[in-house]
Amino acid sequence: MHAPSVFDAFRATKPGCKVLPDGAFNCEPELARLDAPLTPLDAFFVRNNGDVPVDADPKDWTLDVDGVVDEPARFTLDDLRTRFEAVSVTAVLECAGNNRRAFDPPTDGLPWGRGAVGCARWTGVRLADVLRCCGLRREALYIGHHPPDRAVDGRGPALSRGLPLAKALAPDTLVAFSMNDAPLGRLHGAPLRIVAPGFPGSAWQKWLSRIEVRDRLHDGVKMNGTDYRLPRRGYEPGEPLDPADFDVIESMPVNAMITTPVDAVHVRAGDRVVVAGYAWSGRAPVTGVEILLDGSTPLVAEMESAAERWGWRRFRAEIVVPDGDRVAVTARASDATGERQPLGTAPWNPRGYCNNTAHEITLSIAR
Ligand SMILES: Nc1nc2c(c(=O)[nH]1)N[C@H]1C(S)=C(S)[C@@H](COP(=O)(O)O)O[C@H]1N2
Ligand SMILES: [Mo]
Repeated sequence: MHAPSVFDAFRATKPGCKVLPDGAFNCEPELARLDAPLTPLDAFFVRNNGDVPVDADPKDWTLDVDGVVDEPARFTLDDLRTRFEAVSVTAVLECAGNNRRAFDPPTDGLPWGRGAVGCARWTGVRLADVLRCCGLRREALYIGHHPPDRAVDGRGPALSRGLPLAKALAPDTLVAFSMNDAPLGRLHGAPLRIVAPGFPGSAWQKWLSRIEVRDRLHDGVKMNGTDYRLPRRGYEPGEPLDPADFDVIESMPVNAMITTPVDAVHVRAGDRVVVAGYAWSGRAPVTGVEILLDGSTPLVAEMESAAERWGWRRFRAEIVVPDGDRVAVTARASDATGERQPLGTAPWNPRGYCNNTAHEITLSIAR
């Protein structure tokens, strides 16, 4: 695993981010740092299941495509850039474990707060163009990503997930080489990563070096059992898990966060306070956000127009601070499937995924 000095070097590139206690380098920002249409790179969360491959010389990097294709191929970065059209997509990247910390009782997995999410403008080539150029066979059904990063114990790949073919061929699914118009950083998968808007972050393979086209679901590391899967039925804490009850997560649910003001800020009764943040959904466009004061008197927030399907949407509302010692302010988004964020606590699931409970902050009221 990495020496402490390597961890320190990673940390130095992410000022204001909190490093999670883990053998791999994982960090998330304070929510106030997410108060921007595109998340600055130094505030973008990092999720590693294992080590971070050494900085490879991009000139030597190659991407192999094999499996059920007529012509397996190896692409250099130059091949990708010269043979395929470059496209940009603004999209939210969210870890399936975002806000896992809010589950009660706690589950296995990293105890993320609400910061395991960011929105960036990703540039690369369409994965569909790359795959089609290799001649997809009729039996192609799924792709598997085979990465070079190793598990913390040094044994085996850290993570090897994939995508159903329909998502791999969707026009907004990319093999990306840049993030916010800068080259992908080392921590974010340079020189190549998958961008799979709406899917959980675990499908956005970093340091992409090999794609296997398969005639069945991928079975790589953390693709099986209950990993990145939700049960089809309710599970009680402590109940033995039957993997047959679990389906792969293929979209992140509607979610929103208040990025201003910050939790526990002091205000005065009668003050007008702007409550603002971002809402997104991996399932359907966001339709609106309502703001609740102490759980009632919903106010409809103003929404910035949704220029980008996969980006996040700014919401804003002005509240008048009531009398009292404190007031709870909740933002609750809905999307075009009719789904609304749960209030209070999200339904518990054994691995702690997809916690999209409505975000509540508390304002302290000065007299
Ligand atoms: N090769 C590789 N790709 C990976 C991972 C990993 O551990 N190894 N983690 C995944 C997970 S779980 C998430 S949430 C995203 C996080 O992307 P980021 O670190 O750029 O924010 O990367 C995904 N891609
Ligand atoms: Mo993740």
